[in-house]
Amino acid sequence: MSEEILLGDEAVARGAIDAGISAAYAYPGTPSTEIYQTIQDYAKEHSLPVRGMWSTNEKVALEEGVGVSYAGGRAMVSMKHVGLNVAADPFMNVAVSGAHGGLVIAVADDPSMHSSQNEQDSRYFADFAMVPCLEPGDQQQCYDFTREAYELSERLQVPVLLRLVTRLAHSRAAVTLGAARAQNVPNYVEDSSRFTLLPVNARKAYAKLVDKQPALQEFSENHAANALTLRGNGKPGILVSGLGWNYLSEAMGDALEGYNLLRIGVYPLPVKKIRQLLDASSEVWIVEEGYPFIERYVSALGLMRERPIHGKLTGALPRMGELTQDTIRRCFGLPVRVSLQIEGLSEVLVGRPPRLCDKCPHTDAYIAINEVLKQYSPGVRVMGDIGCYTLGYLQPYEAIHSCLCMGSSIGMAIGAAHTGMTPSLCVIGDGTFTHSGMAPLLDAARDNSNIKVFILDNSIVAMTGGQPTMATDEEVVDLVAGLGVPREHIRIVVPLPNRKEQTLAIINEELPYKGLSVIIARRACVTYAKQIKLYKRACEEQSA
Ligand SMILES: Cc1ncc(C[n+]2csc(CCOP(=O)(O)OP(=O)(O)O)c2C)c(N)n1
Ligand code: SF4
Repeated sequence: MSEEILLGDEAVARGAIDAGISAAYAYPGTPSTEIYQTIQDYAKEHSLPVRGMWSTNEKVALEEGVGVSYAGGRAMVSMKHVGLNVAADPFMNVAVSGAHGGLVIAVADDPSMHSSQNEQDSRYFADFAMVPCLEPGDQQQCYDFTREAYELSERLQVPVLLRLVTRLAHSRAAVTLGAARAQNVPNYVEDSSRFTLLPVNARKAYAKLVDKQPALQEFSENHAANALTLRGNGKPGILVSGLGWNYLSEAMGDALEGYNLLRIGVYPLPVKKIRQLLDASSEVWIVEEGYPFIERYVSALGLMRERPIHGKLTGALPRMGELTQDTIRRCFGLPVRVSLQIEGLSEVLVGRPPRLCDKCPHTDAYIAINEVLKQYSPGVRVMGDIGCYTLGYLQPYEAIHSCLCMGSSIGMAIGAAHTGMTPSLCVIGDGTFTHSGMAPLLDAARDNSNIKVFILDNSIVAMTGGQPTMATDEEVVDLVAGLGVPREHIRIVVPLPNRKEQTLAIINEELPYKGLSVIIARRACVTYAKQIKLYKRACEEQSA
């Protein structure tokens, strides 16, 4: 046993390593990035035989994890919440096939949208797929639940979803670590019909998943993390889940002693315990981080009966954003605590809106695009995508006019062009292009859509902290050509102030062309220059 101060993400990573994983796959995204980063660094530092990689996207990462499980190993797959949308197809189907070696999917949700387009709650995905979800409430549980998730996954042959939220993923606490388990010896799944989901097999596999539900329910009902404390009939009650417990205990302190309490960390929901809490309580507060998942369940099960319920649906707690001690105290009718006041602090800590770094290559790309588009204004729209370059939406550039989800810019430009928008332009980074931009570019090539695609190739996945990109420089050109874009309409510009005239000339040549052009703005990110060099050297060594 040893103790270390770990981030929630790091505790998950160490839990996975100590559970004996053979491999880990991830796609970066705040707040989940540190899970794979830690696994990679720790395995390297301790020469552990743990394979893995930053995958092309979340779907591929999960499929790689399923392959490990199929071959008998244990796998960790990690991503941010919106990544699970990308991985939804294998996720829903591996629930049906079931796991063989332990398969854990760690998903970090982002209530308050610190770094995301939405605050979707991954507990719904676990429920949808009928697989268990473990929701740690502190860093120790991050470690313990991860280890336990592998045991559960192998015992009941199900994938397990581990749900984190931003504050937990990105805050530190002491964690007691246990002895590491050995990795599994590879042993292929015997009954391959399980993983061959032809309708004839899928019906049987799905029946098995349905049959497992009582065992999952029993696991949840008996789990110590679903802790029911009854202090007396007729007392008020609280149902609290995951990190909500942290906020609640800090906000309420000793006042909690006056309440019946059910703390939830394991799903499917422990319905019997919920019923016991409701039966014993005069009124019930439901405190959960994310959507009103438990609250809806309680009402759907008809468990509200005569008791008043206070939660997000009733307006007692805010429907969106993270919980805070203040919102909880207000909800319980307690005075909000006065926060620490430091004289002159607001003058020192001035608001810093996000902006592109000085000398960022994206700035020169946007300056050029804006200048060329002046001849078409007003009203030219440029479809944007997700990466550092999304900041081009803001002043002073105001160069892009959409950002829906990774890879969406090209498809949106095609649709807008079909509806008569001319010129129809879009902007996508090299990382986002390989994540989910190649399929829509294939559409554009087959259709010879009248769109102009700018690929901003800065040689790295910058926004999430500098992970290696799957393709840069000539590799991007070859990919684009391979997808069917004619070489004469694949143009390269170097977004530098002293190359501006050439850049403007090339864009101006392509804009009047009534078909598909791809303009690659090729210049490395200045902030991650060192990493880019290292990655490029590693690639050269690998291919030598
Ligand atoms: C489905 C999904 N996965 C992950 C993320 C997190 N994320 C935001 S931008 C980005 C990559 C951006 O890389 P790139 O396109 O190369 O642009 P750069 O930041 O380098 O300019 C990632 C992984 C996300 N928003 N959505
Ligand atoms: S990290 Fe790189 S790509 Fe991102 S804003 Fe800074 S210089 Fe630009």
